[in-house]
Amino acid sequence: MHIKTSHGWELSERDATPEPLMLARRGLMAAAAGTAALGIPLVARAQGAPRNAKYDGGRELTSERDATTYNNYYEFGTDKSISRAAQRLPITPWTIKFDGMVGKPRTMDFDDILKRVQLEERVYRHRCVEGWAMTVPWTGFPLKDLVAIAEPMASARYVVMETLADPKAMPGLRISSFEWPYIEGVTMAEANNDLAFIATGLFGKSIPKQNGAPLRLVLPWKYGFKSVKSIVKLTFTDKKPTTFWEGIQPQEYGFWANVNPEVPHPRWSQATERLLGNDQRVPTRIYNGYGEFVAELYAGMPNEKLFI
Ligand SMILES: Nc1nc2c(c(=O)[nH]1)N[C@H]1C(S)=C(S)[C@@H](COP(=O)(O)O)O[C@H]1N2
Ligand SMILES: [Mo]
Repeated sequence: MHIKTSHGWELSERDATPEPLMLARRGLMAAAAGTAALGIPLVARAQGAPRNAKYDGGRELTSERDATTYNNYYEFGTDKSISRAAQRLPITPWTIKFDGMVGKPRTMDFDDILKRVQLEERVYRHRCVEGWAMTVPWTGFPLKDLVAIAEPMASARYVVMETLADPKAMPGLRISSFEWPYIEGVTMAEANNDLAFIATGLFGKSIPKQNGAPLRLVLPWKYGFKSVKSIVKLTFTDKKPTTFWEGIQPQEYGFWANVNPEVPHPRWSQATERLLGNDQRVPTRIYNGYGEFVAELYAGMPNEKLFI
């Protein structure tokens, strides 16, 4: 860790880490990746699936090595090099609980959920609030299909998703200034938008633990912190939740967190982003370039902080 605060990405990565340290760290990561088969999970739950051509990454793919060795997963540590530590995540068996405003609260085996969905591959851009970005092929299924399995009541307005919190496997849970477990939430309209995706695979393999095995959310039009990893529970509610980072720094990390180059983070610009791998800086686009699919979700919400 080369950052001073206990809350790592209170700082943008450029502000947080002097460039020479950054380069040194990248070199170390490359060396580490060369000596171990990181990112190759043992459980073959998500094989390759047909690619959905509707969503075009529009950029060169990030390398599998970069996407699986440069991660945010605070349960395993606050820096980007948690891919080894995350191998302690226990993923077999894995169950998902549906509770709150559902017809019948219940817990289902992840494997039984997989039997009820159709897997596909989508190439999505990912934009972290810190200012880095990647473009990767996820395997999975639309979030709306998981919502349908849960059978929420018509009166539910939000779905809250929760990450496993296992103190034996996750040293980050000892950081008591965070309120574990990590939770995130979206409105029912957002959850039922086709772009909202549950990933069970990455680069045609089961999703690596450091990327959120065995299933994680992917919301490509929002800052990356919304895309909660290793989901164990979906809670349906009519009250807007206080999400993990919103609870820590509400002025800096809000509920909506839609990507917008013109709305700076209170302490850094969001105008450009750094591509993992080649370190090129490219312009950031509103809704991370997905406005044609999602902008209508936010029509008529003039008083909401949609872009923080
Ligand atoms: N449970 C949990 N989910 C999380 C995080 C985390 O720390 N814990 N980090 C988020 C952030 S800030 C980002 S950018 C993405 C990173 O996903 P990746 O490591 O697969 O690139 O995961 C998100 N989901
Ligand atoms: Mo992020």
